[in-house]
Amino acid sequence: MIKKFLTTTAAIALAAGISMSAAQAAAPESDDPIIIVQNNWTSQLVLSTVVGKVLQGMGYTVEYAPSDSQLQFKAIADGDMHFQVEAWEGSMKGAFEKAVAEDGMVDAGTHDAKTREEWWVPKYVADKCPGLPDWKALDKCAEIFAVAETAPKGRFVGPPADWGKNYAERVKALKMNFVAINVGQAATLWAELDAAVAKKEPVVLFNWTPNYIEAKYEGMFIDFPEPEGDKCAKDPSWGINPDMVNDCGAPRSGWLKKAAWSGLADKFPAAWSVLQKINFTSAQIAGASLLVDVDGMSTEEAADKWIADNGDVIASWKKM
Ligand code: TMO
Repeated sequence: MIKKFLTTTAAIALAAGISMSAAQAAAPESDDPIIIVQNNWTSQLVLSTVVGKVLQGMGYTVEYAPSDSQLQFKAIADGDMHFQVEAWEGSMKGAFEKAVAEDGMVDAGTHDAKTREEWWVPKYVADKCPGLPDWKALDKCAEIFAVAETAPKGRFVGPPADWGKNYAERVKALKMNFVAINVGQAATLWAELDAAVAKKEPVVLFNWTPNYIEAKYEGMFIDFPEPEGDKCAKDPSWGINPDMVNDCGAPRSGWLKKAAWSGLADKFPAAWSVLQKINFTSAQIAGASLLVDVDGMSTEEAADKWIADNGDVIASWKKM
């Protein structure tokens, strides 16, 4: 007890006359590492590092583990990794909900940010393809998006395969004149976009919001048929194709959640309290990605800057 009480954080807080709640003064409750999951897009990398630094500041030992956006939830349920701060409905709903229902993973709460992950075009494309953002209008213009590999069909520049979006199946279910070609990593999406914008060439690619793109380029998401709960993903008879699932888009106003190991609350109570309070807004997420993807900072630098700029937000996470 005495040893724990004299952690640096507690000692500094006492010296500064800051009162700490009992639970926080007792952190870290264990010297075992808290393992924070990292995924492969910028805001997640920056914000998981922010949270790791905050927990380190409370005295915890923190480790980071990279994981696949679909497989991570089973690993979290099993306690091999402890939490993930950005689970997106459009790409992860199925794997997230399965891990909660079948494996005992904990839904650690929903952020205020509303999300969308969908086909997206820069604004100038709308002049070359009348009727956007309707997906049928896009499909009529498919040929302007053709590349050698896909001609005469259009190319959809799809996300890395682990983001769980089966666009080949959507294209088939909606009988579209497109071929989905997945990139290997997010940076390739932005390289394709920058190159197309520079030449004002037609391009349609996977994008999401909140993201830094909205601060850099004007554009729009393509409106596909809206899903209704799980029906589009699970019931072939639902939707405009009676024989196939996936004949719809992603939700236009999706959730963003935190995922946690069920043992976190008992083993690291103060960290669990922080995780529950974390509540990202769209501006906070877009801002995190902007620091790296536009300003060119490293993940570490961006996390430090985000922490420096969001002192009030972080203080609210630590309130018991
Ligand atoms: C999961 N993501 C935010 C990249 O669409």
